Amino acid sequence: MPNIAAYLKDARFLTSSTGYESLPPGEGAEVAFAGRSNSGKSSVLNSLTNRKGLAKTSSTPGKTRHINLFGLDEEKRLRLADLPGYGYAKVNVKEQWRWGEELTCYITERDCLKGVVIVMDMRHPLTENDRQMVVLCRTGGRPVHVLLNKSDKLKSGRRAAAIKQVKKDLAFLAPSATCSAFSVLKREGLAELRAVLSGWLEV
Ligand SMILES: Nc1nc2c(ncn2[C@@H]2O[C@H](COP(=O)(O)OP(=O)(O)OP(=O)(O)O)[C@@H](O)[C@H]2O)c(=O)[nH]1
Ligand SMILES: [Mg+2]
Repeated sequence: MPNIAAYLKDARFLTSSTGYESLPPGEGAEVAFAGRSNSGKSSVLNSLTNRKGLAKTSSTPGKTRHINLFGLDEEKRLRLADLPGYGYAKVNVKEQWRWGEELTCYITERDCLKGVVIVMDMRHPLTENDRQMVVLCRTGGRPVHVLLNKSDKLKSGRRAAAIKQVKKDLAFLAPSATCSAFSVLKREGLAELRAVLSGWLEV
């Protein structure tokens, strides 16, 4: 059986859905990437799969407006989901509200969802919306891995302090949640993230 790295290398775009109801049937196993707009979800997906343009990225927040699914195997039984970012002030309130509801449905009802990687900018971790997402996953029984991205933006002392603080906060919010540092730019933290996915997807 191929290992997780081989599966990730074969990732391909499957579908783009405007909401929870229009997603293809949830067979097999899915891992989702959630997080604030501009935290780097789509970039992390590209970095994991080593495919630059697989998920669309942008320096303008609010790029991912749909649930985008990527298949890792021929039968499309193993999938990654790039979720729309939350917390972007320029998205109108109605749209923010709608996506809040869609994300809640997705997290609580998608039966094949094996875990959620919550991507955060290491300089601004655990915003109010991030905390809500952590708690939503906890109440929905979804394992959480917090990925502290953009670690290249911090010097090592501040980086260590940020990780320590996030771990301390997570101990209260969701004691089973794990956390690691990541940098798309420096390709740091890939092995740890792959190991998390490998555990959740059982490959
Ligand atoms: N320095 C640095 N920049 C990064 C890193 N990861 C992502 N970025 C940049 O952050 C910006 C946002 O990245 P995206 O991947 O589009 O973010 P997103 O979370 O998918 O955003 P939405 O689709 O709007 O929710 C882009 O300009 C990326 O190049 C990183 O590890 N280090
Ligand atoms: Mg995106």
